[in-house]
Amino acid sequence: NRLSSVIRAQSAPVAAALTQDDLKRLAAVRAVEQVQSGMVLGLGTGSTAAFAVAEIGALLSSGKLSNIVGVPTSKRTFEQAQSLGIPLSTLDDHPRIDLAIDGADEVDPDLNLVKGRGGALLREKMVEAASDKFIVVVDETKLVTGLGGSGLAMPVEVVQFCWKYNQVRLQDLFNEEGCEAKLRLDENGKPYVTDNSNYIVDLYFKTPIKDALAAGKEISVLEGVVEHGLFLNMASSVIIAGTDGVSVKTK
Ligand code: ABF
Repeated sequence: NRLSSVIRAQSAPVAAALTQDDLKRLAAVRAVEQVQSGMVLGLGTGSTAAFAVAEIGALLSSGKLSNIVGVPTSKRTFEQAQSLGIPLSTLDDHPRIDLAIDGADEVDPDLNLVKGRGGALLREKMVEAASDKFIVVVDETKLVTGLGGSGLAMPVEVVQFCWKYNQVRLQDLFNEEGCEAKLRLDENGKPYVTDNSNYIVDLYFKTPIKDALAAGKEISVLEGVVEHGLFLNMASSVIIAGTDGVSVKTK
């Protein structure tokens, strides 16, 4: 099948023919090898995590896995997992999760992450914080030398009532770092609304965040901030798929 040809291609000289989706799938499938029957699983969000959810669904249907319960990190993932027949539950019913598998937007050399460009950061952080083990699955384009260094968004989820207050405060906090704080808009130009009915203020840094731990704390204490996309010291391991193969980094 397509996946076995992809895996074979890894060791072949024509590995450059792999697409980014092939790489995402490779990382996801490698992570799912850690899933055992009877586990409670945190199901991530995003295109890479979706490959992991699809693989879990396939293993359940073929009988290679059984007695799995999934806790989805978004409505999108809930729908995908439900359509695949994966038994689902909530964090309230399963406040302790065995293993979570999810993607990321940026991964630094210490396995700290930026997450949430897909808008699901709050439930992702809750589910992954509740997990004994959290495996991150990425293709090699997600690797950065410092968080915020990709020039793409670092999201902050805020309550709707005070989004402007938070935008101004966030802008003030990181102004000297050349950061721009912008309200996220949806495809219709309206404020993007999260699964939790909040807004997102995206922070665009021009250079990597100097002290991500301090930045996370400064963001968290702002009134009306619900959560931010810095996932620090949370990943147990990161599976990285590149054109020259799959590698695993563990803390
Ligand atoms: C989730 O999906 C997020 O935290 C991150 O924003 C995004 C990554 O998406 P993709 O795998 O599609 O690049 O994991």
